[in-house]
Amino acid sequence: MEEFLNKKYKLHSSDKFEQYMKAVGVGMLTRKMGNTVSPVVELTKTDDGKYSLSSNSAFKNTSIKFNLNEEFDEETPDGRKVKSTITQEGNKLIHVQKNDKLSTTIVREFQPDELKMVLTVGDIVCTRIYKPVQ
Ligand code: DKA
Repeated sequence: MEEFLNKKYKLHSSDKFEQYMKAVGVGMLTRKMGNTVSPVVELTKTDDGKYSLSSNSAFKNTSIKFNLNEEFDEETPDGRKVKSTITQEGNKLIHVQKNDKLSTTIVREFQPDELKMVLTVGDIVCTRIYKPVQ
């Protein structure tokens, strides 16, 4: 994952994000915001060796800090409180979010020329492609 640290990726295209947001319970106004912004995502490492994944947009700036394979508490950009665990498979980070209502999975596949994000909840699969910021 080291080669993908400190690289910024900006949202380029998005498919079925509205359906995904609806399925996880995001309200209408927040969905409208979510559909209009193009977040910039960056993976870094903190001084104490944790990963930090930030997402900055006109809607919200968020950041999660985590060790691989260790559950942590997360508040999603739309305000859901979930228990998250992130594991690594090659150049993919597999992020599982659970609360008493839902389980969702977000796979982030890092490549030099794009970051592919696949968000799955139930039978809804949303794909978001991010491109490197020059
Ligand atoms: C992304 O980082 C999407 C993350 C999905 C968060 C759940 C819904 C947010 C609503 C604005 O590209």
